[in-house]
Amino acid sequence: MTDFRSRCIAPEPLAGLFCAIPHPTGVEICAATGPDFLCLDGEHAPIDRERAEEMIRAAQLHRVPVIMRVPGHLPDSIAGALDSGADGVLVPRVSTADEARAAVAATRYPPVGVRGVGPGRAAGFGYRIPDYLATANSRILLAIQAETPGALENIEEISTVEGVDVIFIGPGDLGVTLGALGPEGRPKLMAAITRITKVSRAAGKAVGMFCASPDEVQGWRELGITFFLIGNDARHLADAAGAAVARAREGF
Ligand code: 3PY
Ligand code: MG
Repeated sequence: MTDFRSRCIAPEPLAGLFCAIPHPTGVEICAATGPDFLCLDGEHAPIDRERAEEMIRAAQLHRVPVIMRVPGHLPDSIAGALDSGADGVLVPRVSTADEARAAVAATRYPPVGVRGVGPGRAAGFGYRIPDYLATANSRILLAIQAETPGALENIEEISTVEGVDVIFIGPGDLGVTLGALGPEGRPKLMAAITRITKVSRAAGKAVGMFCASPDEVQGWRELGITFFLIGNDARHLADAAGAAVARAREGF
């Protein structure tokens, strides 16, 4: 097991960032700031297979663990990210235990799963296939997202699926799909997040949360959440750039 997967499962509190700017320079800049991990956003950003490999390499230059949010739970979504050398995957919109089991199967080599063996970057382009095979199943992190009414309803079953390491809550999709938006929707959203967290922790899973702002982290820590993704690179760039221009104009 890598330090990273062990730290996630332990669970240790970890602060990561999404990388949505589809270029290795953005990843390298984020990696150099010392996050616990990075997550390339292959669900919402235009990151193709070749670019993902370059971005993974940029994170690894700074020895920062890097996972990729893939488009879905099937092997064709997951295989490329892992073959490119990602340390794990984050699988969005998992609503049933069957979908969670499919994500496990796509992430692990036989006999646990159905991941295909090949000469990708992760396996030294074919030069280190046996070495990679020997450790991949125990080193690769699988985080799945709970962010739909189905996930909320099925969380007891989903959280007992073996091979799922982290249950990551997407408050944006959860709020939209539950119709729990704005201040009026807050109690319903909080009840859903509390239920997902308590059931998952009781089943021994680590729980993660997307936070638009780092100020949200402490409250979620008190609920038992440990695996955090704090905004994304594009948003942090926009915040810092906007604040710098506004500050400059104070001197006009
Ligand atoms: C959501 O809030 O829906 C997310 O997926 C956050 O990453
Ligand atoms: Mg989402």
